[in-house]
Amino acid sequence: MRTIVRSFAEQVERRPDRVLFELPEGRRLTYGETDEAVRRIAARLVADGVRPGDRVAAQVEKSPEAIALYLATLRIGGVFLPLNTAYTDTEMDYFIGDAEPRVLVCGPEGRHRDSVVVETLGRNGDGTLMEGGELHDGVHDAAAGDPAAIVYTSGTTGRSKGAVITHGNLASNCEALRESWRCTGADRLIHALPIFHVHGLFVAVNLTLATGASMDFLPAFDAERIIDLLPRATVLMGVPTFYSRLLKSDRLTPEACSSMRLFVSGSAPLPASDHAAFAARTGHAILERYGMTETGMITTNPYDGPRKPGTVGRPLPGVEVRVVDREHGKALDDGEIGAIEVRGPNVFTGYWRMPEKTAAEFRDDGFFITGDLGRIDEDGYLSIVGRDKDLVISGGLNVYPKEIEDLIDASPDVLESAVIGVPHPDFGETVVAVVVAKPGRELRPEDLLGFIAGDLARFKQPRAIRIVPSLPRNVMGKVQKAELRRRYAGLFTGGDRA
Ligand code: MLC
Ligand code: AMP
Repeated sequence: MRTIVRSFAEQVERRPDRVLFELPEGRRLTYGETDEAVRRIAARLVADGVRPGDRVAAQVEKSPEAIALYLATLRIGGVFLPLNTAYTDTEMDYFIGDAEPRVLVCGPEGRHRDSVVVETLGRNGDGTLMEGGELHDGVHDAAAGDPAAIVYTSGTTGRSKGAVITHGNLASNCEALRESWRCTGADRLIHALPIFHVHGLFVAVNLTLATGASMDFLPAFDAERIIDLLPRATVLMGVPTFYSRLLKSDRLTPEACSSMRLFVSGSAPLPASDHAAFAARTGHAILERYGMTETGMITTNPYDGPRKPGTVGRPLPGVEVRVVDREHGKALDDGEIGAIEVRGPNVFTGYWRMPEKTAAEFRDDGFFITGDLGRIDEDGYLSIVGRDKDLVISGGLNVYPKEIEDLIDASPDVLESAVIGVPHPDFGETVVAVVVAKPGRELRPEDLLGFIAGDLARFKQPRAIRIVPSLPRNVMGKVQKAELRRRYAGLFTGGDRA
């Protein structure tokens, strides 16, 4: 198996002077220079005591050196743990306690933590991580089943789970995407995604490194800057919010997109109306694909052939997808709605130190239960029609209601709460908390937000809090979230009925 590290090494040898990263301020790094940064960091990590199987956690700003850190970790057999820069100290304490990394790389302000070696890395490649003149030689001989990364995804029980992703998962998914999307060394990708999730890291970066392509590496999404870069780029990958925001600019024209060959959308549903509007404005049919942290990419609309709006296309090469009856796992006929299950070399090995949770999400025949609901049409295209899991996806970021409900319910003034997702014009969906006060207690939304804010990354915080006398329940006593979602559906899109 050709690991991502090996594929990158081949490109370094083949085209050392090719630019890999180009940053908005003009800084550039070639494949050769990136390789040197990788080897420098690898030497530093080894000196810090990282051995094969050890975790290296990173909560750092987006930079070429942050990618070099990822590659360096894999190169020495370490396990990379990317963490959202928005996480609070409370959230970080959990991840570090659970994953027990040998090294934590954080921003230049880095602070001491017990039992972890702390290194720093700033957005300009500054910090202790880059100190030291040694360059590491050799590459750890990773097997396909060896862990390469642990990526945390929040859980429906409120506790985040670390998905253990192997070298084989990364390599096979990269190869399947390269083939499906016709990626080559001639590509120039506009990279505006965060690098702590599978979309920005494993899809966008791995594909670039493995094919010898170049990236415009932007610190964050910026519609006008992306439109400036489009005329010399070939590929853009984004979440649906990227496309709805790009459509707001008059500068998005067919001329601006004349060198582009591919616009990819994923991580959340792309409204068919945005697909149509984008095609009308640019002449490009956005290619929508479907993936998950646990599985990498699963399906894609075709490169050649019809891209059907509202569908996520067909399984990638080597990946099996089925839609089954939720209760018994029995395969359903085309057109019927059921649970989406996946099997293939892309599927992770399990959740870090959670064997029961892992077992509960796999069928005996090896299929992974995604928690998404879908249907397959007569041409084999999958549509995602809903979720079997209580999850909100805001701007492509997952938020699990249970985690927020637990924090809200810890307030001495709160009797109970229900957190839901409602339609939002920019983020697709956003978080709303519906809360019942304890009898005799006065509850103000702003105080409640203040109560939870310190423990919760900003993107997970409710954008509206509604205090109500009681929550709707069914005969079994279960809170009817569907009823709440209906009630508050127009909160951000007009027509608030509540
Ligand atoms: C930022 N904020 C968000 C948010 N992103 N709030 C809710 N949801 C989000 N996604 C907060 C900011 O902290 C800020 O708070 C306020 O919202 C406005 O921020 P902004 O400047 O408008 O946001 P911006 O920085 O432009 O970010 C929006 C975004 C970004 C959509 C561009 O969130 C993004 O890049 N999302 C992509 C996430 C991603 O990569 N997902 C892939 C997961 S992998 P305040 O209070 O300061 O105003 C996966 C598998 C797969 O799902 O299939 O790919
Ligand atoms: P994550 O756990 O962050 O990897 O998010 C994975 C989830 O994102 C999936 O289980 C889906 O619910 C959702 N998702 C990813 N891509 C799409 C898509 N193209 N359309 C709809 N939902 C998607």
